Amino acid sequence: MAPFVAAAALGFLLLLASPASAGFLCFYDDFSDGNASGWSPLNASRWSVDHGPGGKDGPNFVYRINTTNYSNLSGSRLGEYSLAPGLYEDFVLELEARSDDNLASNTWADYCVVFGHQDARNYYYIMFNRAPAGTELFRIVDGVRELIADPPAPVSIPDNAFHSISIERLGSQISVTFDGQGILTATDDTFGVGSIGLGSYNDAASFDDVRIIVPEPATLALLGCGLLAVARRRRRT
Ligand SMILES: [Ca+2]
Ligand SMILES: [Ca+2]
Ligand SMILES: [Ca+2]
Repeated sequence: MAPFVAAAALGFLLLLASPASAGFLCFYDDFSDGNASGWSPLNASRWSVDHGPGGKDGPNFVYRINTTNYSNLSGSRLGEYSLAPGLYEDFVLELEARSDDNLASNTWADYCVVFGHQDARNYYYIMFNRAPAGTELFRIVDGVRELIADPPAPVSIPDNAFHSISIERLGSQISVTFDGQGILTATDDTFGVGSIGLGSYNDAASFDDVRIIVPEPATLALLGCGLLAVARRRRRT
């Protein structure tokens, strides 16, 4: 669900107590309301909110790419992603991600996280891949992929379980963790304020417990989060 929207409408904002994630919780969705309202998928037919492939998640709802049968887009852009509501500059993004591909037969199974998204031809993405060589941070500039950074130590999707990802951006500093371990840091300021999303290059994957935290009230006031950004977009259209 998107309790943020309701909370913001009532003027509530959560100040998180955790020092590791200090800031304002701008957006949270655990999909427990059984929908992905507010999200903007490239191809809605490839996305489901349900109990996982074959119902493997029991009562829990996840948001997932329900097919592996699609290709990346030209320029090594992601074949599929869905953007969360809101626009974000500095942020901490936390989520759970799981490959739903057969990792034995698809040795390049992946899931990806998008940020700084300006449009379909300009954005950052980090790919987590079954193949260690595929886990990398990229930017798409004018529709063409450029490598920003490789993890110093190999990172591979280990299994078909959910794993915790965090991505922090503060100014031009980008840092990424996988299961709580720092795996990559980079400096890049190609894209500033933009959208955040979940996706994959060409595979099936599930996502859950997405939270976006912004570090400073100043950012909040300038950009708004969630509802405010959506309102800004609506005024422009
Ligand atoms: Ca859930
Ligand atoms: Ca595939
Ligand atoms: Ca792949």
